[in-house]
Amino acid sequence: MSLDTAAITAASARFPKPARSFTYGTAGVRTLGKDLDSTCFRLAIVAALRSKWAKGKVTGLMVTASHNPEQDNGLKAVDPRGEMLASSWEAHCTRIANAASDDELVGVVQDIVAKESIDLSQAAVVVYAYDTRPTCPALVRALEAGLDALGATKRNAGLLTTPQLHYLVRAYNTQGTDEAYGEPTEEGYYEKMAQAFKTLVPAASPLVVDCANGVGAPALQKLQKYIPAASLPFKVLRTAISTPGALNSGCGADYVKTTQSLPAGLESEVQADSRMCSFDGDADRIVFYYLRGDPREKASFRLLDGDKITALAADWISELVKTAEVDLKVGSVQTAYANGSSTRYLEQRVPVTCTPTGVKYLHHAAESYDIGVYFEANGHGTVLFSPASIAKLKGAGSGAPEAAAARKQLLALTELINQTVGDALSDMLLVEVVLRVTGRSFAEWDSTYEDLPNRLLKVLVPDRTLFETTDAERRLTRPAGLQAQIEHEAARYAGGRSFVRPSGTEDCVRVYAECEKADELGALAENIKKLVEDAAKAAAQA
Ligand code: G16
Repeated sequence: MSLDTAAITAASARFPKPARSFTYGTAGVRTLGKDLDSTCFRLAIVAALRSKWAKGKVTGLMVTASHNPEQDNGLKAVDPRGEMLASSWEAHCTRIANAASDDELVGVVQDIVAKESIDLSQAAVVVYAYDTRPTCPALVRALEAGLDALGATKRNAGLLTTPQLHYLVRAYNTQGTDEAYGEPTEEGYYEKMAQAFKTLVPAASPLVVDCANGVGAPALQKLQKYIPAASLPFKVLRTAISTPGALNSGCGADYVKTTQSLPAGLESEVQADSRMCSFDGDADRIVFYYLRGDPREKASFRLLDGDKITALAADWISELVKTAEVDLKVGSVQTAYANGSSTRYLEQRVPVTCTPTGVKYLHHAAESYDIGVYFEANGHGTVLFSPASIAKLKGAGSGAPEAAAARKQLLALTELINQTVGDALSDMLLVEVVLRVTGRSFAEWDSTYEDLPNRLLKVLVPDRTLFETTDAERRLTRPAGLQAQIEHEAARYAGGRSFVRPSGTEDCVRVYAECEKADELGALAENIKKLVEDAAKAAAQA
């Protein structure tokens, strides 16, 4: 069977490529939604080819720009195991998105077919979903045209969170096998998690959830139908999914993490002792927080971010493994953004790996452990149980009653946790389980270790591609000389550490700084920012 090149060319003519370039970066393609029709059309072709390559297994495409502002949009591709697209295929996405003409596009498609030895007679099935952004309907139409051009079977899963789409892909592909992941429906997703949650916990006080005015809002409202309010009472806030401009604006996990404060206006909607958390726009990240002392003081805000989630989960899972009398290695994965205190805390307990930013890197590193706990400081992450560890837990002999109970809890955790990708809903339930089973409050969890004061700044530069990094993004190799200046500046502060990296999802360079004394942090961060601005100007002029 050969490619229907005429169908591809004719359909492609309806989605002309704007005069600009695209990159499949940290989390897929991401830019202004109005520029993405051609990219959606073309990445749908790649998703169909990937499905053919995988002998007809279902692949996925999510239309979202996650934590970015509402006018942005993007695409995240999902592999047959429900995980992020294999990095070896990212270059195909970038190439196809940048093909200058319809004919060049056909050439790229033919090239991918040849390079990946794709049998075109295989069927292709692609499931796709989208978030609440106003540009989604048009982008979904372009995506569908791309699937039609390859004759792929289309499964429109509708309005979903990103992790729900990842779940669906794995569930479709494992249906009827020994590895069946769950019913391949949205209801199946809620039922699986709710069942595991009920197995694991006693009741507790309400949790206030900021849904970032995004797709997590309807998902959480649906989840409530599966978990009785008596066992998990929620107060669901920031649910305005059809209010223009509301998405991620003054709320959401990214806002809370970067401003280290409550979502705008939340102080009047919560109590001094409220337990709170925030999702991001596509509900694949979560951070928790509470108020300590006078709620009117900014200093009363206490953040429990991805690092604290790692510590909580790694500690409890390590304890369970010990009690369960099974030989399993628990490890953790972080990025350079991990607070220095969290890394020190974890290193005394479990092996710690550091990878570049991007959950795709952390996910793969976590697979090298029997049980890998990974979270970026921004709250994006999950826990992976290797197939061998699940088999060990299932096959272990009877032993002491506590050992059997711990094994049962670990197995229920494998059902509760979305193992395809970080998932705000599933991570929220995981944290609830650990706190309730161990009888801890947010304040007790918070006291695990004290974060070093830290700041994250966005710096707008003429050309972020002039910034290149090495050593898991902890050091710059370009612009020349800047790294030495950063190190020299950081060394002036007790416990000072700073790094600079180009963002893979926004047009900016990010500056991270931490040091022991809160009153010195502002100077450290601002001085590094100034060094970056000066170096960027000089590099752009060179
Ligand atoms: C995406 C990635 C995350 C990454 C974040 C920020 O998150 O999936 O792994 O931490 O972007 O990346 P950068 O600093 O390169 O812009 P999301 O939630 O936006 O998909």
